[in-house]
Amino acid sequence: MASLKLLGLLAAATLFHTTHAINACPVADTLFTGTGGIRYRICPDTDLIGESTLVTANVASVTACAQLCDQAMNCFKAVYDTQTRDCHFKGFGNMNWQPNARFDVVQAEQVNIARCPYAETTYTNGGRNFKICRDTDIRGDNVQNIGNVATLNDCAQRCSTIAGCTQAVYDSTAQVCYIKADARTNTLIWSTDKRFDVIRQDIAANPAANGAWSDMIRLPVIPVAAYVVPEYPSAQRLLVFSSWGSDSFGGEGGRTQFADYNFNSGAVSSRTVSNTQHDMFCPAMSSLQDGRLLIQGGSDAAKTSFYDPRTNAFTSGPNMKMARGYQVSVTLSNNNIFTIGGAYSGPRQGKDGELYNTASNTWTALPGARVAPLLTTDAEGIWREDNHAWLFAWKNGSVFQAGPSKAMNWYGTAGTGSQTAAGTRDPTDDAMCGVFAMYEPGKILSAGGSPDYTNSDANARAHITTINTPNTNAVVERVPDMAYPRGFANAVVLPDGQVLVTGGQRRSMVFTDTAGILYAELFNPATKTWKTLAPEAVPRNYHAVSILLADGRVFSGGGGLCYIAQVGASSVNCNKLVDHADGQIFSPPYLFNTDGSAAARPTISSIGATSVKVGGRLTITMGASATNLKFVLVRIGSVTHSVNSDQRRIPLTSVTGSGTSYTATLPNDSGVLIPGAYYLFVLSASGVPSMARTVQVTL
Ligand SMILES: *[C@@H]1O[C@H](CO)[C@@H](O)[C@H](O)[C@H]1NC(C)=O
Ligand SMILES: *[C@@H]1O[C@H](CO)[C@@H](O)[C@H](O)[C@H]1NC(C)=O
Ligand SMILES: [Cu+2]
Repeated sequence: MASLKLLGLLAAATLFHTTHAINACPVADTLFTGTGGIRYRICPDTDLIGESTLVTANVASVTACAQLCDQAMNCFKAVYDTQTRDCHFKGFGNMNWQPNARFDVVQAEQVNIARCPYAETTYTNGGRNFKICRDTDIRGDNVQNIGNVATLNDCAQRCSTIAGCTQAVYDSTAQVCYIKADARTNTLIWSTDKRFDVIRQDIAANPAANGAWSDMIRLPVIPVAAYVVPEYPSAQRLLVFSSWGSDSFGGEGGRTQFADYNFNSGAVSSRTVSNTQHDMFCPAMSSLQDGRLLIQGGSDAAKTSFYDPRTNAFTSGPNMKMARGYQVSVTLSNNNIFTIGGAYSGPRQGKDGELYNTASNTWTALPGARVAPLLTTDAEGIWREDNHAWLFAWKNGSVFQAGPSKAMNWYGTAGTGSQTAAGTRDPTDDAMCGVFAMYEPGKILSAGGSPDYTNSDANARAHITTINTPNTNAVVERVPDMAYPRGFANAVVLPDGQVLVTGGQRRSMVFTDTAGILYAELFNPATKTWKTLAPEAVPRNYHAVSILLADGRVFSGGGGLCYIAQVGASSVNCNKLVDHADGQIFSPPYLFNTDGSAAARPTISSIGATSVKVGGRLTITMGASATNLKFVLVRIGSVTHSVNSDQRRIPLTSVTGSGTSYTATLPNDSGVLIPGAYYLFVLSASGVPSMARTVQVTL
């Protein structure tokens, strides 16, 4: 909030009757959504003791009272008297909230926004144009607080005369004009808040240079994990989930809250999955050749569940040999799954590897795939040290571990498993919850992370790690740092081979938005440079995800989730401002012409088959004749906790044909082209991607 410090002036000493004071609704509250999208929680049988600013008589119901409050410029709290039918608008001072059967309490929530929910007005002065969005606030640092500013217009005028003022907030109650700090170096978050009005410099967007973010997409759960459902001819659904609670977790819930978001139509639905008795919060995930996603462990730590895109149903898989949470798994060249680590849940030791055999539907312990060589050193100990390994399946059933530890390793999955050191990634620091992506075969970009899991300064360092023959040392190249240090960021490899990094914070701190990095960055492997792109609306830190969609855009969402000790308990005390049950979709610069219009995309009119063997041939027919097309497979991802071990980009280099007809010969090594569902993108000569067709790659 822009001005908490001022509230003390308004609070009267008589407000603080400490008996029976509550800070959460003791019974189930209900939600009322106002016309501008501001949400109000209605808590029955309670009262707010404190100054009333206006009393309206003969109001039919508490909902009608909430409606009046919503319509009033400066009402964000109200009390409805069920006996007299008076609706009391309350002031800005601290209130004493108490149980009282006679009254119902209405309280507005701040809601983070990416666009002004109202009609904006403009303000122009000295050649500078500003947009004014009333009833909203920008949280975050101010560089100047100017008192005795009589009107919103005066505040806009002040901002327009201050060099570097691009955003200001006006508090009409306290008559203060807040000049906001530089958004490029401070975390500024825009939200509804009826006490304030926001003044923003109108700067022409340049999506061809910076990309563009969509409006906020509200979801019924915090998207802590996500999977793009492989559907034919093209994927269009994002499946996301949290824990037993849509905005909360804690304990072994035996169920999981899901939402299904159709990124073509915008349709959203929610779903509770309880038939596998598996709380899938904080799991490992890997998708198989047939598109089934195996979700392993987490809060119900030994359990596994399959999601089958063909039936849209969940079924139980066999329990792992070892209960795990925060382990990482990969689908191997032989369509089995290797998993390792995960001391966060279950026993806090000995999380050596194990293998899921897809044909026999069984797990086997791999004691030779020792976890000890991949441990980080963490202030919280082993609980954190084997978490979120950067795993890549590779040739001949092997697995390469690129981080987050300083050391790198190869794991073998034959027999009882094996481990071979692969050299040093970074001699300086562990990089827990850094990001990693294979942007072309054997080439891994990694970046960010922090030495300790939480309460630890993030770094901005980036590396390209090159692998080829299993069990030989990897080659690590330090490349330029990101513009921002980032812990808990996410990375997505785009069809053109660039890697988009979103979110994260300067200092890793679980369950906070503190020092969140709103600006996306794009790594170009050809030039080995980073470019800063458009800022997202809210921080995406711990428990956030990003994932490539079939249209070449990127979904970025989630962050937060509130710890509640008891399964099923109310989340009413949780801080909704750091719990992000939402996402935004980023359109990378390649989707725009220089004038900001949508770039013309190549279209795939048909493909010869939806299922192709590793090393097989795929015919592709384009909608229009073109030259210098590029053909690319990107494995459809699954993501949680900054880990997307399913994604991988494979350019198709053996392509014949011209005009509209092409034949691609796929790579013949299933350790490079891991079996599974892929996006097939065709890129134009200028790098604009088609909509992807789904192609299943089989052994
Ligand atoms: C593949 O791995 C197996 C088991 O580790 C090993 O015996 C075999 O020599 C490897 N094959 C190649 C071609 O490297
Ligand atoms: C596999 O592909 C490589 C080129 O990527 C080629 O050199 C090799 O001969 C192929 N092997 C087989 C068995 O087709
Ligand atoms: Cu978690």
